[in-house]
Parts: sequence; structure tokens; C-alpha cells
Amino acid sequence: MGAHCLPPLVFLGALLVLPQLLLASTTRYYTFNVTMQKVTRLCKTRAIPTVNGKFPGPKILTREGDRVVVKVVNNIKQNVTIHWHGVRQLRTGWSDGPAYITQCPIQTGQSYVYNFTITGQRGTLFWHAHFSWLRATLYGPIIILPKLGVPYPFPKPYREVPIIFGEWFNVDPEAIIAQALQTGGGPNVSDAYTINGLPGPLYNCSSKAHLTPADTFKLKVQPGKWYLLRLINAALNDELFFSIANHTLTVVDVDASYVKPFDTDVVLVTPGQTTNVLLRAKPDDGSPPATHLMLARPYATGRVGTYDNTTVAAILEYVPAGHIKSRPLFRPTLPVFNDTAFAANYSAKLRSPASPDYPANVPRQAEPPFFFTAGLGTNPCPTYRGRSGPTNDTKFSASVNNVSFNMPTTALLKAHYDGNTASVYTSDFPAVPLVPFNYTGTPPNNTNVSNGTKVVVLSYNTSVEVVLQDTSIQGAESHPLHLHGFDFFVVGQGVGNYDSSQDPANFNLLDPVQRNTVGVPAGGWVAIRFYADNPGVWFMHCHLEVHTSWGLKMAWVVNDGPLPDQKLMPPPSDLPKC
Ligand SMILES: *[C@@H]1O[C@H](CO)[C@@H](O)[C@H](O)[C@H]1NC(C)=O
Ligand SMILES: *[C@@H]1O[C@H](CO)[C@@H](O)[C@H](O)[C@H]1NC(C)=O
Ligand SMILES: *[C@@H]1O[C@H](CO)[C@@H](O)[C@H](O)[C@H]1NC(C)=O
Ligand SMILES: *[C@@H]1O[C@H](CO)[C@@H](O)[C@H](O)[C@H]1NC(C)=O
Ligand SMILES: *[C@@H]1O[C@H](CO)[C@@H](O)[C@H](O)[C@H]1NC(C)=O
Ligand SMILES: *[C@@H]1O[C@H](CO)[C@@H](O)[C@H](O)[C@H]1NC(C)=O
Ligand SMILES: *[C@@H]1O[C@H](CO)[C@@H](O)[C@H](O)[C@H]1NC(C)=O
Ligand SMILES: *[C@@H]1O[C@H](CO)[C@@H](O)[C@H](O)[C@H]1NC(C)=O
Ligand SMILES: *[C@@H]1O[C@H](CO)[C@@H](O)[C@H](O)[C@H]1NC(C)=O
Ligand SMILES: *[C@@H]1O[C@H](CO)[C@@H](O)[C@H](O)[C@H]1NC(C)=O
Ligand SMILES: *[C@@H]1O[C@H](CO)[C@@H](O)[C@H](O)[C@H]1NC(C)=O
Ligand SMILES: *[C@@H]1O[C@H](CO)[C@@H](O)[C@H](O)[C@H]1NC(C)=O
Ligand SMILES: [Cu+2]
Repeated sequence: MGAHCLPPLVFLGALLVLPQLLLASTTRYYTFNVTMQKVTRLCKTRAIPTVNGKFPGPKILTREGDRVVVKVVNNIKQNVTIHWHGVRQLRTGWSDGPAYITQCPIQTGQSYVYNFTITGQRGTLFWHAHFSWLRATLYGPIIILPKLGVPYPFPKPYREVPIIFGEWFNVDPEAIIAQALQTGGGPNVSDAYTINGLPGPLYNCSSKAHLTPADTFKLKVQPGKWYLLRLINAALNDELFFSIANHTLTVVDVDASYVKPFDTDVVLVTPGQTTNVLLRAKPDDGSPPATHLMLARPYATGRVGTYDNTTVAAILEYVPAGHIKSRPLFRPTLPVFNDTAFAANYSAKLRSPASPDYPANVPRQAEPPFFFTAGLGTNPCPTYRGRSGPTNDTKFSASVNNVSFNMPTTALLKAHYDGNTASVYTSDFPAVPLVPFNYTGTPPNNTNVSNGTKVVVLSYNTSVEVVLQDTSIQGAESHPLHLHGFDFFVVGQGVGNYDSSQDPANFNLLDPVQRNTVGVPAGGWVAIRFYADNPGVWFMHCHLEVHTSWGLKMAWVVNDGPLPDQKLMPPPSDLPKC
């Protein structure tokens, strides 16, 4: 049928679509100038590393299908890299960011251009520094809108608001991790949590009892309108519960993948995870406007005293405010710190849409099977070095399959690309624990941890299944494991030890949630699957930064496939050198 036969409206529609197609691939340019900036929090002023002087850092606003080009200039004394957390980086591993994995650091006075596309993702991600603990202050949102003309699969929000959780330290976090690694003990905990950089009214100043309104994030809403809150947990070491008084939230997207919407009063978001929730402001029913607190505080399975147990508050306020002097203030109820049952029930609710528009392409079969333990252990530390590890003569260490990862002094990806790996890494990362034990029972007598720079090598497009098993050697503890370069499907989870003969029968291969960071349940296991369809070197690590510092990290090497579009791109000319 020729165009002249089409009814006028359809023809007009075709005309409207055309410019959208032409615009479909926009390039978004940013410059990130990493500088020190004085900021005041908890009434203490400290110079912190920032991007463009902003804390939290600038927002990257993009669309599915766009190219993002960010020139990062390092004007601070430390080395720095930036990671685009959750961005798939298809064939562009050079732009992924983890120091010594995909690149050497950007040294003082140097710059580097990150250049990547956003493919098959829409929702919220975030960027953060990936060198030592610099991400404590170097972080900001990545907003990925759907392709032009493609609607959200939920009511169109009136406004969209990033809610980014952070962790504030009154001293330089670099001094804290340096001290912990020196003594072998746990690091000092943070002084406050923040929402969009602000600690809120439940914290005190050194000089006065409570913080002022300027220290509090306030979200003003209009009655009856829909808001999309883009929750991001950028905290260093703490999983967080979040809730808003008198409001039910509808979860619609996690880690830039849609989910089957479900309602909840409380959201659990681990470091490295994002969650988009719809908030419907209550209709105007004539009752006096109220102030509702939004609270976040930890979901913590470690020992009491080893985490910051304070609470950050922000305010949800209805406008027009009127001239009411004292409006009622409501506070939500959050689960107790160690509510593992809540965590298990909550994560079981997360499901992919598995619809024609958003199918769940789950590997049906997986080979070879990987079984990785994740957890803490100890190593000898014969000389007492101050506030030492679990005992005076030991220091904390952490591992995957009892291998604590040693950071190389040059980037793994470059060594892989150059075929010059012999002095950089070995390919003998164990597929299963070398010494099986009762992972969630009484710890074995020897809890020493081995170390190495070991990787798993996969051929292109392998169907990978990894069962991640928590260990209770230093007490059962939840670990938010983050995989770079992929989204994976969470096909199963359980308590106790994984049973390879029974548990796979219960795997969900129909609509498992797709994400890049998953909590390995405290004293339990989780099973993930993904296709190794992205050539490069991909870091996998606990997103509790202290555990990463202790070695709870490893890397996958995915070889090139046979076709031209299955190969890692060549390195950019400005790739930093070590
Ligand atoms: C980065 O910021 C510093 C301090 O504001 C400024 O002196 C410098 O010119 C900036 N550099 C770039 C490349 O924008
Ligand atoms: C980004 O990468 C694309 C694809 O390799 C290339 O065509 C483009 O020139 C690059 N842009 C910049 C600013 O480096
Ligand atoms: C950690 O806390 C201890 C005890 O309060 C203190 O002595 C030490 O100076 C702190 N470390 C750092 C790096 O601030
Ligand atoms: C803040 O100060 C008040 C009054 O001194 C005290 O009751 C409260 O516990 C303090 N809160 C925090 C978080 O330190
Ligand atoms: C809000 O929730 C509080 C309990 O957290 C309850 O006491 C109060 O009645 C609720 N108010 C409204 C307006 O729903
Ligand atoms: C909160 O942390 C403080 C300091 O680490 C500790 O003394 C206290 O017992 C903790 N409280 C709870 C309920 O965990
Ligand atoms: C949570 O902690 C409390 C107090 O430390 C303890 O009594 C309780 O058994 C813990 N609950 C879980 C589920 O671990
Ligand atoms: C650790 O060693 C220090 C210094 O010798 C000593 O004061 C402290 O009592 C010891 N602590 C333990 C738990 O042995
Ligand atoms: C492992 O330890 C747990 C907790 O002590 C115990 O319930 C379980 O029976 C043990 N499993 C095996 C296989 O020994
Ligand atoms: C572990 O130590 C205990 C107590 O010292 C001992 O009875 C047991 O035989 C040891 N187990 C192993 C496997 O060496
Ligand atoms: C690695 O293990 C060896 C052998 O136990 C030990 O000598 C070495 O200090 C460890 N290296 C690191 C970086 O932990
Ligand atoms: C920065 O990185 C380079 C290259 O790896 C290294 O040689 C240098 O020691 C690092 N500098 C600092 C201050 O960490
Ligand atoms: Cu961990």
C-alpha cells in the first residue's frame, strides 16, 4: 500500500516518528573536573574530592541507545578512576573504570575520556570513583530515559526525583581505611548517612542539638500527583531500609531493568543497587497538610558496633503549604537492623516483566557450574598493631573461594588484550571451593585465607551459572555482590548450604529479576545466570567497600567471539599508563 492510501492521521504519525528515529542516537558530552571542595556537614567543614565542586556530583541524563562521552580531569592529589556502575559497556571495557582491572588510574594532572553507549537498559544507575574509598564523596546519578516515543510501562510521573543515599565521615575516609588495613581490624564507622548529600534533622551538631533545615533534603509534592523516586544506594558499607510515613511505594525498576510492579511500605537497597519507585501523593481531602518523614537506616547482619546504626531523615511536604504553624509530623516504621526474614521476602518479590516488550532471556542450561563461597576469614598478624583484628594476633581478610584477590600493579584488561598476562594474573581461579566445609555451620579450625591475582576465563557467549554461598566463619553476613559488564538473572536463593541435588529444581527460569548487584543472604546462598556475551575483563566484588578492601573480589576474562561485533574494541589512545 502506498503512502497516499494511508489515512491522514497515520501519515502524520509516520512524519512524527521520523525525526525521533533520526534523533535516536544522541551523544551526551560531559566534563568531570575532579577537585577538592570545602563542604560543611554535621557542622564540620572538610575539603572533599568532588566532581565540578558538587556534592553529590552532577547527574548524567541520557536515553537508552545514546552515547555518553565524559572527559575526566584529575585535579586532586590521589589517583582516581570513574566507574559507570551497571552500564553494560558492550565491547568498551576500557571505559568501565575499576582501577587496575580495566585501566590504570588517572594520575594527578592527567585526563581520560570515557566513551560508551547505553544499550538495552532504562531506569537509574550511578557513577562513582573506583579507586580505594574515594567513592565516599565521588558519586552521582545516571538517569536513563526510555527511547524517544517509548512510554514507561507505568503511569507517567509528574516529576522524577533522584534520592541518592551516601555515608558521611567527619574525617578523611582514606585515613580510615588506611588505618584499618594497618591494624588489621574493622574500620571506624561513618558519622552519618545522607540523602542527596544531606544528613537531616535526626543528627546533632557539635555546637547545637539539632541540624537546621538547610541540612535536610525536602521533597515538595502536590496532592494527587505521581512521583518517580530514583533510589540509589551509594553508601560505602551499608545496606539500607527506606520508608516514607503514610505512603506505600510501588517498585517498578531495579538496576535499570523494569520489574513486575509491586507495592511495599519498605524498600531494601544495598550498596550498588538502584530502585525506582512510584509515589502517589495523597489526594487533597481537605485535611490539614502534614509533614511525612522519609527515613533510611541499615539492614545490618554484622556484629553490633561494626556498623553505623544512625538514621538519615528527609522530609516529604505537601504544597501548597498554607500558613499552618505546626503541622503534624509522621514517622515511618522500619524493620529491625537484622531482619533477614524481611530481606528474603523482599528479594523474592522482585520479578522480571518477562513480557513481549521486556522478555527475560534466561540461560536455560548453564555450563560449567561455578560454586563460589563469599565471606570473611583471618590471617596471622604476629605483631600487635594497635586496634587489631578479631584477636590481637590476627587480621581480617576476605575472599571468594578462599582466594583473597591481590590487586595487580597494571590493568588486567590491557594485559589480556596484549596477550601478555604471565606476570599479571593466572587463570586458575577455583570453580568450586578447594576445601569444602559446612559453610554456614561451625567454622573449620583453619580459617586462614590464601591470596592471588586469579581469574576465570570464559569463551564468548558461555551460559554461566554462579551459586554464591555466604560463609559464617566470622559470623553469617549479607554481601551485596556486584558484577561488572553484565546484568544477571537471580534464579534462586535459600538459607543454609546450597544443595546442588535439590535446589536447582526450584530455580525460577521464567521471570527472575535482572540486575547487576545481589545480596548474598546472610547464612544462605543465591544463584545467578548470565550469558558471557561481552568480551573483556570484568570485576566481581562485594559492594561493601570494606570487604573489597579485604579482598572479596575476583575477575572474569571473557574472550572475543568469532564475529567482528563480538570482539573487544582496541584501547583508546589516551588510556592511562601505570
Ligand atoms: C577544574 O577546576 C579547577 C578549580 O575550580 C579550575 O582551576 C580548573 O581550571 C578546572 N579545570 C578544568 C579542565 O575545567
Ligand atoms: C567514541 O567512540 C566512538 C566509537 O568507537 C568513536 O566513533 C568516537 O569518535 C568516540 N568519541 C570520542 C569523543 O572519543
Ligand atoms: C578511629 O577511631 C578511634 C577511636 O575513636 C580513634 O582513636 C582513631 O583516631 C580513629 N581513626 C581515624 C582514622 O580517624
Ligand atoms: C542529640 O542531642 C540530644 C540532646 O543532647 C540527644 O538526646 C540525642 O541523643 C542526640 N542525638 C544523636 C543522634 O546524637
Ligand atoms: C500516618 O501514620 C501514623 C503512624 O506512622 C499514624 O499515626 C497517622 O494516623 C497516619 N496519618 C495519616 C494522615 O494517615
Ligand atoms: C549502635 O552503635 C553504637 C556504637 O557503635 C553501639 O554502642 C550500640 O550498641 C548500637 N546500637 C544498636 C541497637 O545496634
Ligand atoms: C537480631 O539481633 C538481636 C539482638 O542482637 C538478636 O537477639 C536476634 O536474634 C537477631 N535476629 C536475627 C534474625 O539474627
Ligand atoms: C592486645 O594487645 C594489647 C597490647 O599488648 C593489650 O593491651 C591488649 O590487652 C591485648 N588484647 C587482647 C584481646 O588480647
Ligand atoms: C551445618 O551446620 C549447621 C549449623 O550448625 C547444621 O544445622 C547442619 O546440620 C550442618 N550441616 C552438615 C551437613 O553438617
Ligand atoms: C579442630 O580442633 C578441635 C579442637 O582443638 C579438634 O578436636 C578437632 O579434631 C579439630 N578438627 C580438625 C578437622 O582438625
Ligand atoms: C599471600 O599469601 C602468602 C602466603 O601465605 C603470604 O606470605 C603473603 O603475605 C600474602 N600476600 C598478601 C598480599 O596478603
Ligand atoms: C597512582 O598510580 C600510579 C600507577 O599505578 C602509581 O605508580 C602511583 O604510586 C599511584 N599514586 C598514588 C598517590 O597512589
Ligand atoms: Cu561483603
